[in-house]
Amino acid sequence: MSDEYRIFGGEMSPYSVKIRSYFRYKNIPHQWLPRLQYEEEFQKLARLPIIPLVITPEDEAIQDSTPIIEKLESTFPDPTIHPEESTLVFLSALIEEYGDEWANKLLFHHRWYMEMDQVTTAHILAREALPNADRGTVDGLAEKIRGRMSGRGAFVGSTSDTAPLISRYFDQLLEILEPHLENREYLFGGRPDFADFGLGPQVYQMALDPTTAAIIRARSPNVLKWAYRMTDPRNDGPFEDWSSLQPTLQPLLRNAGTYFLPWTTANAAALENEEENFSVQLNGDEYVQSPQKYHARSLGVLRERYAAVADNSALEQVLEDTGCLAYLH
Ligand SMILES: N[C@@H](CCC(=O)N[C@@H](CS)C(=O)NCC(=O)O)C(=O)O
Repeated sequence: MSDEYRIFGGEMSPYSVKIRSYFRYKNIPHQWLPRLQYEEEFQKLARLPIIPLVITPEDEAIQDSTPIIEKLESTFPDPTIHPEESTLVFLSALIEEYGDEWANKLLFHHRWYMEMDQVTTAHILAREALPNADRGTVDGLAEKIRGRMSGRGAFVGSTSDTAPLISRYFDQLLEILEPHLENREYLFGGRPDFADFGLGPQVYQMALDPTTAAIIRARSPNVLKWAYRMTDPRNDGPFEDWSSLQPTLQPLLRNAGTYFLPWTTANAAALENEEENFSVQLNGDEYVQSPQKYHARSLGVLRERYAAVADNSALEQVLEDTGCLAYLH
């Protein structure tokens, strides 16, 4: 038995890169196995057809990046990824969830919407699958991948109606993050937090794709540096407290309360009512899509986390002030 963990992942998979960053931060011995090159082994070990898949030295298979991190955090507690202040612990879980579920929509939409982005990503994936193949073979596989993925945008709500809205959400996210990251290395201070692992890798992927990379590079140098920093994060100082984070972090929470939380709540209601499509007003604009299954489950988990700390009046005030509270019961 090896004492190394194995990560089946992909360079273009934000959740895989998230897990690899976590392993690097904790200095946990691991092997990175591109799923596309280890398909047969992956199929034997995975319960779900998704990456990342982590195999422990005891040969236990774990999937889903948030539970993977939680499980490893109990085995490798130092340095912790959770700040001490209980208010911050919940806020960071909320931002982690915002990264996984909302920022991923911004990524997926831009990655597969315009031809230039589709062609680029499809070629990168094809080369990851066939690192030694000739140009023609890679082009052929890229065309197949592009055909398969380009039709899947609607699953995350990417349509010609929502395209301008999603691009605006992306611009707003950059405008919020840029000043927050001007004088700090990570979202909660001098070391990476749970929230950084959720949001950083999604933004890192956007920093790879032509359309979003051009925007990030032109407008948001602090965001760009942070996104790359998060591929191999370091413990460079303490976490801050809420009073020093508040001026520039509060807008991110307000953004979650304005867009992500009403959207995920409407999504969960649509699933419960077995609706084919749902419509939700997000800051005055109508947003329409068909419901996504996975989000309802993770919203339930977030609400359970909140219920466990709900007697914290300072936290309640922050959530009330940012429009988040109503969605967490
Ligand atoms: N909630 C899961 C999401 C994982 C996920 O969606 N992975 C994508 C790649 S980023 C995937 O494997 N999709 C299926 C595929 O590529 O065949 C997590 O956090 O790990």
